[in-house]
Amino acid sequence: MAAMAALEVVMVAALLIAQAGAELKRVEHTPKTEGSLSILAVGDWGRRGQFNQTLVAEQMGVTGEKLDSDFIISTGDNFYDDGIANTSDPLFKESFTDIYTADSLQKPWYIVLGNHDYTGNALAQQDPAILEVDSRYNSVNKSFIVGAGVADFFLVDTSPFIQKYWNNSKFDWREVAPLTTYIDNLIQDLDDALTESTASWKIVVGHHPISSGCEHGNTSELVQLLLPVLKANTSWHRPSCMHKNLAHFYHNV
Ligand SMILES: *[C@@H]1O[C@H](CO)[C@@H](O)[C@H](O)[C@H]1NC(C)=O
Ligand SMILES: *[C@@H]1O[C@H](CO)[C@@H](O)[C@H](O)[C@H]1NC(C)=O
Ligand SMILES: *[C@@H]1O[C@H](CO)[C@@H](O)[C@H](O)[C@H]1NC(C)=O
Ligand SMILES: *[C@@H]1O[C@H](CO)[C@@H](O)[C@H](O)[C@H]1NC(C)=O
Ligand SMILES: CC(=O)N[C@H]1CO[C@H](CO)[C@@H](O)[C@@H]1O
Ligand SMILES: CC(=O)N[C@H]1CO[C@H](CO)[C@@H](O)[C@@H]1O
Repeated sequence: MAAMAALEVVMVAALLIAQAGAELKRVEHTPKTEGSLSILAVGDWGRRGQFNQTLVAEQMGVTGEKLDSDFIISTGDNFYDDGIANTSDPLFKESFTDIYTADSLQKPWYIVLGNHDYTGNALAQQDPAILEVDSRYNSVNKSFIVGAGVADFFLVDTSPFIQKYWNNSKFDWREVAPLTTYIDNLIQDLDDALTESTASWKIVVGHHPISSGCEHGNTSELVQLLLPVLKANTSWHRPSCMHKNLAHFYHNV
């Protein structure tokens, strides 16, 4: 009896920790000694070098060299059309490792998923086994923070917000469903993280834009749910035209 009671106490304690301990995972990227930071960002890469992927990769290599860039961010739709099937899917090497070969791109890549990644095996990109295939590929969690001295980068998983994806059977919602709970928790975690961050620059990155003058237009779910969290903490700068990817810049005011 005593043993069972003790077990119950442990289980209750574990439950409390699980509820209170929901916070975004944070990785630290040591900035250069003088504290400056240069980054490259890319998204909707193309595939197997096609759709000008190789040309863009070459120019990224040249620019990365000039800027002495610290790391690269990918804003998602990494693998067309349907993500990767597993960590040994040849598409991973063909569309990433074999393409981004320049010396200046041999840095950590911090990665979020786009909707195309979700119609494959959406867990494979966060599987630590992917690091054995290519050690640059840091898709640490679906949402996570990169601390880099002067700036904190908040990588946010935006696909679950978009309602037209919810009942689409191609989407891999494992570890995400139920979607409304996932979104509530994510917004709370992001709110907490933005509040706690003491970095001079807070940069929020996700696949879908909050507002855009381009073909896909504004994303109403993000206007409704994500924008208030960002506005509460920061002054926000809205890019006038983005295809799909969101990289909004917030200065800590
Ligand atoms: C990923 O993030 C979610 C939500 O923040 C969290 O529940 C989960 O434990 C994290 N996974 C890892 C491997 O850190
Ligand atoms: C991984 O995915 C590829 C591409 O779909 C497939 O050919 C291969 O058999 C899969 N490997 C494993 C171990 O499931
Ligand atoms: C998805 O399907 C469920 C159950 O069939 C329905 O209640 C819900 O309204 C649908 N959601 C959307 C966004 O279509
Ligand atoms: C998109 O958002 C911008 C900025 O909030 C707004 O000015 C514009 O009217 C919106 N466009 C549409 C089509 O709702
Ligand atoms: C040089 C090159 O490969 N250009 C291609 C860029 O992508 C467009 C659209 O896929 C192609 O039409 C071009 O040939
Ligand atoms: C630093 C800062 O202004 N933090 C605020 C972020 O927004 C939440 C509400 O959403 C406030 O509680 C914080 O004070």
